[in-house]
Amino acid sequence: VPAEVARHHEHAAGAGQCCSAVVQAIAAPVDAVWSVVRRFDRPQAYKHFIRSCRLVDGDGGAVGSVREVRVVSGLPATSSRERLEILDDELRVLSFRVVGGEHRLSNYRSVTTVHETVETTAASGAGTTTTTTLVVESYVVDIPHGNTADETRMFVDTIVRCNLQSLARTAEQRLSLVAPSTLPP
Ligand code: A8S
Repeated sequence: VPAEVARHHEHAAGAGQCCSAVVQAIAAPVDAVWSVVRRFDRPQAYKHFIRSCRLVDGDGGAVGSVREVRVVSGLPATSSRERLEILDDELRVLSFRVVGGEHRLSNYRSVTTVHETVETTAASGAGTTTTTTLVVESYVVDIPHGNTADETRMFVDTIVRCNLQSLARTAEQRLSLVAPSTLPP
């Protein structure tokens, strides 16, 4: 991971805050994964806790855009207002910050980076290389009153892990839908 990308995952957690990170390997090319992650206006494409999303400021492609997401029932939340902080197509970095809504995760900020990994497998003696993808998502958040840092990390890690597993399924499925047409008849 290049230093300029790794730097984005260094969070300064103040008193009463906690931070953590989740890593997910995905068997799809880096561009297929990034094309899903970069859509700040369509988080529901892979975040299944999100029922709907609408932009309340900006076009979703520029820093400062704000989205309002509605959350599925069964969670201690109904909605969240989130501001796009970083969208870097060169380095494949997306970051947003929670700026409002009805939930318990005050001052949540996350950074998602998408990386190409080259795997060498010894298939029948010959070394075959395949490129797969690694996604790293880190966050910092205020520890809600009445909860511990461990409880907060457990809750948020679970949501982020679900999102990234669903991202993997989404990108891998897109790949299998696209691949046949690229093969010769
Ligand atoms: C994301 C990450 C998180 C989203 C959390 C952690 C949230 O949308 C949900 C439940 C909550 O209690 C808080 O990348 C909030 O979306 C699913 C509404 C912010």
